Amino acid sequence: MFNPSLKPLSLVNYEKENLEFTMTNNGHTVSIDLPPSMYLETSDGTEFISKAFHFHWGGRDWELSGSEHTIDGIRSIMEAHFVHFNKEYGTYENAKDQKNGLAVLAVLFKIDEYAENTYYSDIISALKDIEKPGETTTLKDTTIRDLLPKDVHHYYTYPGSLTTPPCTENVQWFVLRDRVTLSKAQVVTIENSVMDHNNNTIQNGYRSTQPNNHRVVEANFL
Ligand code: BO1
Ligand code: ZN
Repeated sequence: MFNPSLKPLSLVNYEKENLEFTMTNNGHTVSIDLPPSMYLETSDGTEFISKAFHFHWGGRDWELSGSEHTIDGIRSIMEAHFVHFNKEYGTYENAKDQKNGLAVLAVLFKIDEYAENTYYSDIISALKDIEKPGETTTLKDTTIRDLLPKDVHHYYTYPGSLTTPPCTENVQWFVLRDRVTLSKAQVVTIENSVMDHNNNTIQNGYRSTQPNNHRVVEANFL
């Protein structure tokens, strides 16, 4: 539902260059830690401090899509989640069980067959260093803002939950309207690079869509 009073999100310090980020294979996904200097300010002025971002993808060489959100019933090839916690609670650990404790900025991906997205090159080539769960590596040349679509002003928002256990119902979701493009080769690499605790390739790490349960999804665009 269109809500014209929703303001654009402020993504503060997402543009900082020359920061180093730790990237980990946690056995479920690839997660990249973010510094507390980065934060998200929502339409009502609440500040959510960044914690980490990770990806959800499908498998079998791009034929199966792996996003968690669907738009008009359509699943996207991949999805990234930039996880934040409410500054009021001080730490992620404190915030994670509290009312209005978390905000996740979600970005969907689409394939443009031969168009490599060079902003993702370092992340994707570093995957070979974290094949096994528990392995970490350092990203030295990534600017987080560049991983998002050009337009970050238009979004959907609704109150929901974490998509993995404990599925806590205290997440304000922000799903960007515009998608990020990766080449087919980039998606195939992500889908086939990292292994779980059973030495299986991590694939199809997405939750099925859930009943709406009378939640209202708002958008700040028509
Ligand atoms: S998601 O964005 O709904 N898919 C989601 C699911 C699980 C978590 C976060 C977001 N879990 C938490 C872990 C913390 C970790 C944090 C950030 O993710 O419980 O230990 O610090 O990666
Ligand atoms: Zn997620």
